[in-house]
Amino acid sequence: MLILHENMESGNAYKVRLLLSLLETPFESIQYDVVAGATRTKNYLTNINKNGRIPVLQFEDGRCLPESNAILYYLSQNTKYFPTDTWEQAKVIEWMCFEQYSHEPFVAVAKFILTMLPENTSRRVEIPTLHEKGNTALQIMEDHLCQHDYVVGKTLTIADICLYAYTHKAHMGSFDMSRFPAIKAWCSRIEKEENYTEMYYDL
Ligand SMILES: N[C@@H](CCC(=O)N[C@@H](CS)C(=O)NCC(=O)O)C(=O)O
Repeated sequence: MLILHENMESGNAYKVRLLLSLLETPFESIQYDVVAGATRTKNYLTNINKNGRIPVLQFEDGRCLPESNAILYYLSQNTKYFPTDTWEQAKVIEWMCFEQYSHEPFVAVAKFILTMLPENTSRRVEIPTLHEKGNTALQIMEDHLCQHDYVVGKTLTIADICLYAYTHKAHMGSFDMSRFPAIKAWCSRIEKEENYTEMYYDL
């Protein structure tokens, strides 16, 4: 069986869980306390991911694949969640790069600082900048989703799954999501998908 090395608080891990659920693919979850440094042990760095991060998908033969968007790409091949048209494939990759460079570093990190670190953390000084840059990314999504039901093409792809993960929990990073009605409607659309699963679940 597939093993997902992950953490329930991680949107990057949730992207993978959501796609596995949509595909009805069983997997075993191994949870890591990332704040306590559980992904920085010698064993983890040697055997799971030399970059010391979750998520990592481990195959039955022991191969390990880190990086959430690489995992989405791998799992979505020959499924309806990755387009067959080459232009649309490139657009999916474009949005997944956007997520990693212009969205996740701000939207995810604000949530991390406000929900995972102690209230008196000095990192709270980063919040105004994270909000400014995160809101720029969310506005780009909002403008696009005003014109389109899904990020690429006419159906759900891994571009949606990738962007949905941290966007639908952006309020936990104190982003004012009432500014983004098209994003809200898009989230509702995704949540109606058959085999959709919530980010948080009972361990
Ligand atoms: N680009 C990576 C980012 C992964 C990442 O930042 N993971 C965080 C949790 S969301 C982590 O493992 N942090 C622990 C650490 O850096 O020690 C991906 O998309 O998978």
